[in-house]
Amino acid sequence: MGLLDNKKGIIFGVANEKSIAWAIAQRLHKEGAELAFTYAGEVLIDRVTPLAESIGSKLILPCDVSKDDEIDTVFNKIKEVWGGLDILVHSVAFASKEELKGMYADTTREGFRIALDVSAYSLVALAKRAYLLMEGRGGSIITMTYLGSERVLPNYNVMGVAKAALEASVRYLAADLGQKGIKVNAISAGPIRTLAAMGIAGFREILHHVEERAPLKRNVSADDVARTALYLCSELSNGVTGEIIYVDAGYNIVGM
Ligand code: NAD
Ligand code: 0WE
Repeated sequence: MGLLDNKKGIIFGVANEKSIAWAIAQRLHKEGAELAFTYAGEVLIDRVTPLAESIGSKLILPCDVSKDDEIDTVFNKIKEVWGGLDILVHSVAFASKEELKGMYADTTREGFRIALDVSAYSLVALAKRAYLLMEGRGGSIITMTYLGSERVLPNYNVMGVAKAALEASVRYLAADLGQKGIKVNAISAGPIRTLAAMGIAGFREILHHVEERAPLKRNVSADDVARTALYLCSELSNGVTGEIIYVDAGYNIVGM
């Protein structure tokens, strides 16, 4: 008996075994969920396929979330094979590397457009297709955010503004989809060494800073995040929607 027996879920955002989405997928699978995976572009197919197959997934589909036609193909396939959907995990973000350094004041129009499109609008693009498959069976949509949405963190820049839009979208989507019995929530994770964190100047210092100041005096792991994801995707969180839940060892509550 698992918390997610007979549930069907789709995971967006696995790039490799360090991805937060992969930690979430493993937790959901352990509790009985059957999962589909998408990957962003052909270069990732060889990374994602063995991971997905290792937990028995047969649906492994290409999807660049900035392309409506690719998203449509994914949801058509889910409808054809499963006839419905219970869980959607959105764990996708992108901004041009140029935008993640220097001053936010120097953000370009194109850099802003791409960051907001891939990192924030994509949740709406997925939710608007997912709810049609979730109607009549409840459902849970989760996304990943970061403290840079509400505080100024050096170099996070346009990603912070994209995460603010993402978090506001969580609330608007929760209000819309609540009447269909679908919950929409976000997890605000502390810094974790993943592909998305690689090459970020000063990431080591960020990890060190959090470890010293967070109430739990440590950093969080992708599995710490995945445990909260499991709660949000299961009936344990039945009364919870529109929330931003911090999995950050308590870092966000600390003043001095
Ligand atoms: P990751 O690099 O493993 O995951 C990011 C994913 O986004 C990758 O799988 C990548 O393929 C995907 N992606 C990028 N552009 C895409 C596109 N156009 N279409 C489809 N997919 C696309 O890194 P991660 O740390 O696991 O990041 C997952 C989420 O967690 C992101 O939303 C990130 O902002 C968030 N987050 C990360 C941290 C951290 O410190 N690592 C902290 C808080 C929140
Ligand atoms: O959301 C993120 C990172 C998302 C991200 C990462 C990259 C790196 C490679 C988005 N786009 C790109 N584009 C690339 O070309 N995090 C929460 C991790 C992160 O990123 C930072 C951080 C932290 C923490 C960037 C600057 C400062 C801190």
